Amino acid sequence: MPAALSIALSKGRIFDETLPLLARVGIRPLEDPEQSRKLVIGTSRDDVRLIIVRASDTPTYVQHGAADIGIAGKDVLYEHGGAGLYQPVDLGIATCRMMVAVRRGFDYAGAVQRGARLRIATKYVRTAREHFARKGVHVDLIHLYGSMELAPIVGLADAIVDLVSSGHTLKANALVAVEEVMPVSARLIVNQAALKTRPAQLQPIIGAFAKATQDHQ
Ligand code: PRT
Ligand code: MG
Repeated sequence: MPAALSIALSKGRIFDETLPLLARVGIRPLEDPEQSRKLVIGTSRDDVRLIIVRASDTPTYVQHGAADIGIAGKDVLYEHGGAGLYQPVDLGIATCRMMVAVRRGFDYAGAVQRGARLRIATKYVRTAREHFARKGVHVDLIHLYGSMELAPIVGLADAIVDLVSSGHTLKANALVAVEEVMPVSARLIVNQAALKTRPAQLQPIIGAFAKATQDHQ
């Protein structure tokens, strides 16, 4: 029997929204990662285990083959670059939009038109750099690890690039979204080498995820 198949995913919204898909694929975690502190969790299938990682680390674990499969947001994948990964299924879960947002009253369109140099705070430096380069907007990027919404309020940046779902966080901080960078959803990712060497083990589970996603939509 080949080694157990490992699926890397993060706690919180990715785990919560993946659970129903896993159930449809016939995989039930034996523990709740929010309760247990375990980072490796067995499942109802002897040959499948879950590895609990930080959301932004998921592609790295799969790229290096420390997990065979993973579930990661397009935001995280774009920032990682996707080397060594196969991305066969858009799972259509954990959806949101990556947006440029500014303080209410800040004239973003006017600043862009004038060719002003904008200070942009974001966790998504690579994605933001490419976005503004495409638009021909001059930017200085400020790399933050969280709470981007604070940056324009305290004068650290003119704008942020962050994820927006309900819009409540922007509103609560007197910010408005002014431009979409990209729509975001979570993808199934697979280690390319593992897929080549163990197709018999991996193809069925990829197919099951694809089917579970279709049935769901
Ligand atoms: O929390 P940690 O620092 O470990 O990592 P993380 O924040 O990247 O993880 P997590 O679990 O919060 O998000 C995992 C993935 O969920 C992301 O990589 C996205 O692909 C996806 N996702 C979907 C979101 C959102 N929607 C989302 N709204 N991730 C984060 N948010 C945050 C956003 O950054 C902002 O602070 O929620 C806030 C805005 O929400 P609204 O509803 O107020 O607009
Ligand atoms: Mg978070």
